[in-house]
This record gives sequence, C-alpha cells and structure tokens, in this order.
Amino acid sequence: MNRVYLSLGSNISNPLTQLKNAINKIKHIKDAQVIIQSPLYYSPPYGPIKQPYFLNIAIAIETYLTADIFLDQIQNIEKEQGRVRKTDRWGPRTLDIDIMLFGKQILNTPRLTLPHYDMHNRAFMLLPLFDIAPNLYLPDGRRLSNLLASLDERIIKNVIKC
Ligand code: PH2
Ligand code: MG
Ligand code: MG
Repeated sequence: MNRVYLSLGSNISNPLTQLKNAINKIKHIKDAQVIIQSPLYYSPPYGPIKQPYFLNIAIAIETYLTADIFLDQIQNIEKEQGRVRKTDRWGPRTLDIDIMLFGKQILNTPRLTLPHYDMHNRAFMLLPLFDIAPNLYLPDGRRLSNLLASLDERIIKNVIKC
C-alpha cells in the first residue's frame, strides 16, 4: 500500500468545476482511496508563460496500484476533461494532475519523475500539501516544513487559501 500525494491544477474552462469533477473521478478509481483533500488555493501562474491565475488543490490517496498503472488512470481523467497535451509543459490547462509523491519511491523515467521534479520550488504545491501532511518527509530526508521555510515569502503570500 502506498500513500500518494497529488497536486491538481486548472486555469481555464471553469477551474472549480474541473477540480471537483476530477476529484470525483479519482474517488472512482478502482483500488484507490481518497484519504483527505486540502483547501483550494488561488495563485498567479508560476513559470515563463503569461496566462490566467490557477486554482490548485492537493489530495492524499492510498493505493495498491503501481505508479505506472495509477498514472494511466489519472492521465485518462485529464483526457476526459479536455486536456490537450501540447509539447509546451507550461501552458494553460483545463486539468493537470501531477503526482508529487508516490510512497517513498524515487524514479526517473521519460514518463514519470518521483518525487515531482520541481515541487520544492512551488508554493502552490507545498502549501496545500502542508495542510494535509504537516509532518511529511520527502524520500531524500528533507522535511516539508523546511522546504516551505526556504521559499521566498513574497512567493508564498501570492498563493491565497480560498
Ligand atoms: N502549473 C503549471 C505551470 N504554472 N502555476 C500555478 N500557480 N499553478 C499551477 O498548477 C501551475 C502553474 C504547469 O503544470
Ligand atoms: Mg503540472
Ligand atoms: Mg502534469
């Protein structure tokens, strides 16, 4: 059994509805249980592209599925909700579901990097994660609270709890 932490984000086509529908579908994945979900957060787009503000949420799941099979499931949900996968990793999206952590697994394949390659820089991932797992350690031994403490305060205060 693995404890999995997901980050969901949306910034077009009614983000609140996108996230609600996605969580409903995740609850229906066979052999995966949603344990807890964070509050919603609203934040400016992180990264190089000018685009609408994002709505983000983190959720915790327990599952016996492998990371690969679980990734198939969440990518299907992204597709169902109109996600068009472009070569540009940074652009606007109806729905993005990213695996931040999959148990203590460390993985570097073309398809999946665990933990999420950039989560330590992203307040919109770390803040909701901290709400649902305040004592969490990453597989490399870093403590979530310490990652948050090393983020710039100006970045943190732009990520608003809804
Ligand atoms: N996702 C991105 C790029 N930038 N910015 C915010 N605030 N929230 C996101 O979910 C997000 C982003 C790429 O997936
Ligand atoms: Mg993403
Ligand atoms: Mg993604």
